[in-house]
Amino acid sequence: MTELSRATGRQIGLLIDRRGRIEKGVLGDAHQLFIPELGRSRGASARFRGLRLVHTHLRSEPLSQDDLTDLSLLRLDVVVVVQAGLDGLPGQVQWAHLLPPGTSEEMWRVEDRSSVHQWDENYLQFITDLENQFGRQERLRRVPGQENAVLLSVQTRNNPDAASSLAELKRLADTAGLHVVDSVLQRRRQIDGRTVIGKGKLESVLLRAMHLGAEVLVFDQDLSPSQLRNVATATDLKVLDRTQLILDIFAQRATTREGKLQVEIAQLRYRRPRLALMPTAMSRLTGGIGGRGPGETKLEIGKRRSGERLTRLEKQLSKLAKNRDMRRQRRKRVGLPLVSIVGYTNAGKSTLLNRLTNSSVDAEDKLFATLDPTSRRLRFPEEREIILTDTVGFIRRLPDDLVQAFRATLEEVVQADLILHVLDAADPDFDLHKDAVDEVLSSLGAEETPTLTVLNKIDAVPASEWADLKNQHDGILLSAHTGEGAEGLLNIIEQRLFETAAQESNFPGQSGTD
Ligand SMILES: Nc1nc2c(ncn2[C@@H]2O[C@H](COP(=O)(O)OP(=O)(O)OP(=O)(O)O)[C@@H](O)[C@H]2O)c(=O)[nH]1
Ligand SMILES: [Mg+2]
Repeated sequence: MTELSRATGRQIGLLIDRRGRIEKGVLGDAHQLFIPELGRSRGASARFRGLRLVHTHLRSEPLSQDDLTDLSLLRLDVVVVVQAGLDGLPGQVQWAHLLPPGTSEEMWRVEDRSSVHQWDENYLQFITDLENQFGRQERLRRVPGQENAVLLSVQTRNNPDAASSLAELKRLADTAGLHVVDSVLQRRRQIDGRTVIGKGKLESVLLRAMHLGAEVLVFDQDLSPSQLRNVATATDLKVLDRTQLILDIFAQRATTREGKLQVEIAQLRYRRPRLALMPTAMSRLTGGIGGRGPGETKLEIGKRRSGERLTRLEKQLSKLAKNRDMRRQRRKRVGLPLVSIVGYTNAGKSTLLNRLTNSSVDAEDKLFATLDPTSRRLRFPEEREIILTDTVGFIRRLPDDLVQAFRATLEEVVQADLILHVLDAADPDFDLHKDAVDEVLSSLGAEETPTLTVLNKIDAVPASEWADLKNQHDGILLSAHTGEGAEGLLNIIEQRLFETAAQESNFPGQSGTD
């Protein structure tokens, strides 16, 4: 090799398997070697690729950063560099192997040998031991049933709240069942058009992700189809963005037929342009987390058939929407006023529904605990009755495909007689949440619907701040948790609905003029 290298003035590399057979030979130029596509590995796993790279250098350069990057990202067994002397004979040798995570801050070890002939270890024994160490570390670090994920975001002047959004992404990732091993926030003047974070940063994040045993990369920014392709080309890791993560959560949590339909439609709409740009071998990259969610297997269908499926699902959905419309008409005829609880995800909407109606719908410290609307009757004294509906929470940058797919459900919410906008008064991002919800509400045409602002979780806010909160936001202070303020809220609801309604005869069943 060294002789040929010297004669041609190019680096030469061999990829050798564990039995000593040469899998591939690679001819480089004077400075570097490009390793051909080796087929995709399964992301970071305890197993190496079973191939070592032995190659020549011509100018006494040590192992380069590129060599080490190949070692890590391609999961090579080891990388060996042999200096080709001016006489064509093999000179100094350097070799590197990966180090198991958790045992060292370093990702790899580089060692020197004065000659290729000075090699006593049993290579097979060495590499098997090393692989076993990786396996042990991986078993220690892995949460069963969860994939390890690294989260990424970019802060620019245009998105000053990138840090809080990234923290929210972590909660979304937890909810989706990912195990977050690292979060990276890069400050840049602007988003990189090709790969969102800069190329160099992406490479170092990928190395770190490999080292930490991650198999998923999640961007807080939404990736355009071409950005997704560019990042996916640079790594074997599964690449997701914020929207996909939210869609995955919805897919995991939808329970009703309508909910499932809506989610799958949103997923298909989101994935179609991305699928179209992906080489076939990469289409798995647009799949969701761990292959779960109702639509998951169906989403594996080809690019062409996904269009047909989308059309069919949309038809089914509009049929369901008609039924829903009929139900709504019937309810109108019965004359029960409709009150919708809306708000940011995790604001305490379901807890409030439970508090007001003595029910026990699911309320958890999770984002998007509720997906499908739940209605309960609420009876006031004097035989007055209303229907109270709890529904899916909103989030900043709520994916447009989702809003569109959920439009029928959401419109029903905003066409209520009264909206209760529930806010988590204890959350530091309170204002941001309020704006995000208002934005979705107005996109659904809710400006006309009377709205009450409910400042929830005041048990977690110092009493000294209550007066300010109330005045600033013109809201009702309440703790759905302790029940404080619930009585007052009920009175106001009753007043709003029946005292005005009686005058306007809006609810014939209640006012007796029917
Ligand atoms: N301290 C306190 N915690 C509350 C209060 N109300 C709700 N929570 C907690 O906040 C978390 C979220 O409550 P949920 O009722 O599930 O919130 P949600 O708005 O329905 O959330 P999603 O359905 O996920 O959008 C739960 O852990 C509740 O126990 C409150 O008044 N005070
Ligand atoms: Mg809920």
